[in-house]
Amino acid sequence: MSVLERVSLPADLRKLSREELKSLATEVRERHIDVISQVGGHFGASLGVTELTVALHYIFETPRDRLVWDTGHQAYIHKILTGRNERLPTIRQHGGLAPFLSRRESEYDTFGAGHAATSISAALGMAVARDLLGREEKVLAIIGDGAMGCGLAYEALNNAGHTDVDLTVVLNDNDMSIAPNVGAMNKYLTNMITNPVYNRFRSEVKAILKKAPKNLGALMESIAGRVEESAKHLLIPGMIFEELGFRYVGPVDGHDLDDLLDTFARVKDLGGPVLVHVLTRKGRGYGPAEDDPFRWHAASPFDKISGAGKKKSAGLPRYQKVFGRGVTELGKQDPRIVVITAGMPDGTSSDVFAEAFPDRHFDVGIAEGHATTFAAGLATQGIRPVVAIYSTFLQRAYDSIVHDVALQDLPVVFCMDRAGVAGPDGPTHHGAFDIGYMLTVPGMRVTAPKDGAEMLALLRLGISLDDGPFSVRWPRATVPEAVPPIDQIPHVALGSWEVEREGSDVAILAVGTMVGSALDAAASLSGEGVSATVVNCRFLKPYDRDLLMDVLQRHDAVLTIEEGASPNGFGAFIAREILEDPSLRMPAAFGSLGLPDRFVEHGSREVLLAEAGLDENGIIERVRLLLGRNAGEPRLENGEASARESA
Ligand SMILES: Cc1ncc(C[n+]2csc(CCOP(=O)(O)OP(=O)(O)O)c2C)c(N)n1
Repeated sequence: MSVLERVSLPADLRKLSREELKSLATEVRERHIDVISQVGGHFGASLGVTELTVALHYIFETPRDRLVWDTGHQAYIHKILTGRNERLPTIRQHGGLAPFLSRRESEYDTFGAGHAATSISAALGMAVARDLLGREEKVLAIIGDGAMGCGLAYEALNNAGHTDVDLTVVLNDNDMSIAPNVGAMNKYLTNMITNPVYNRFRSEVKAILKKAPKNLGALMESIAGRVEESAKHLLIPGMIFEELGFRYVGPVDGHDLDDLLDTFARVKDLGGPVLVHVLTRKGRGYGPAEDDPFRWHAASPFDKISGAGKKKSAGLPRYQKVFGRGVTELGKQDPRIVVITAGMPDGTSSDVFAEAFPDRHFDVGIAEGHATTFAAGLATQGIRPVVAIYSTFLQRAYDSIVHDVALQDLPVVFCMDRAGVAGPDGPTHHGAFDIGYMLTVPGMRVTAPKDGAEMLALLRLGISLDDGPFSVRWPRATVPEAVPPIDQIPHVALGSWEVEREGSDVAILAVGTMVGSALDAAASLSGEGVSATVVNCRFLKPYDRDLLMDVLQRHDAVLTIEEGASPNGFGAFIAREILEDPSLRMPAAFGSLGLPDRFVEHGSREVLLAEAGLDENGIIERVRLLLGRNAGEPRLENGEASARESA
């Protein structure tokens, strides 16, 4: 029986000897590689924290003691060791294990995550609550060096460091974010651990300790610890964490289980705010991932032996790639254009622009608010910033969008990738809210293209405007058809809609990805005698008032469709316009389709869209409902629609 077979929960792990713990680390790492090579998922980060995860669950009494993992993409080993090994092959699939941490899934997941840098704040909250409630458990935040670059992490350190609250922050330093890490903090950490004088000193202290007689070990260790502490102050410039009020411990070799166990056993009783600096290697234990941790941050199913991907790449490119190439073309024509990303040069494909114009590309780290205000500053000087951030992460920057960009009419172009249903990454990553949050910003142009060519046309238009902000959203999907070179793409006029199909029974006002689905639905509906107009509402704001007026004149039933939260989305916006404006004719029946007023779980994009009724079948059903028809009923004559679903 393998050691892993004997470990279902951390309590089992705590019965093991040190040698068995080492075998467990090897086995659990193998298990992770086995499963993810078959089903795909976040990969390299979990390999890097294997020993760390084993050590933490061994030394601390989880779940009583609380481990707060940051972001959660590195928590697969934690999931395996906390009762979820059998279900690991279901991870990220509909109905399967959550992609990140989830309080609903396990009592060992103390805080739900997915977005970076929430762990220290949340752990501080738990530690303060513990003290208020008179309890004694330990609380630890485990945060990567990439996430440590976020403003939120500093706000939490700043808050915790001036208290004496018993809180441990474990800094998992692998010198990587998804992409190579950036920023001054990263440089600081790298300098600290590569300082040759300090390193020589540390090895010498360790060597002396090893030679000391056994019965003197504890005393020597404590003296050496103190000498080392003092030496750090002399040898390491800054000691930033100590100056922020944390006791600094480390750096510790994150793959030396003995070292980790000894360190955490000591740290457990230190009290006060402590930061343990652990050095790990992303992808540790799987050669290809160690060699190229950037590529192996997340993996599609792959051949375990060769590392080669199993999925063949589809013919048409993803929206993000079309953006990367398109913005680079535009960059050649307009030297004012710069591109900003917040730690996601690959995910947004802004790296294509970076290659062509390294001086005009800025990866600011995982700092969406800063990215936005930085763009605002650039825009004040006549630079034309294009901010490429996923819809879900841009939520972090909402105040910067409102206060720094829109309020000052600054021409910043927001490019929101992963807008709509993001698929297996689940509720933390779906771009459900950007339509709502952008529509409410005065002066913001809100747009969504139906395909890749239109995306570039909108981007080009946005960059050409110099009187305020502009936003474009696109999905995590391939473009529906090939995209011509940008010079061959027709221009679109600001605020213009486009009639894609003329009909008379119902008008479908479709946004972005939903234009194609609406056209499919309209084609099927014509087979049952329903004649549908389909309008491509590529401008949500400002919208095409003339065309809306015309559509309302000619249709008694109107349906809006968008891949975004419906409570305050495009449908709600248009309904309000119609209600408010007496010159717009109120249709007899009005419906709006969008994402429901609940968090959408994880699963494939197709399944989740179908569940929300945002596919051909869902649209057909909704149109039938709107027209008061059952499937297969004969064609309606003009005017018959009036007794249907009310607005
Ligand atoms: C607010 C936010 N922006 C961007 C991301 C995307 N993201 C996920 S993991 C990651 C890198 C995190 O780096 P680090 O904390 O060092 O962890 P590592 O993967 O290196 O272990 C990024 C940028 C995110 N999860 N949250």
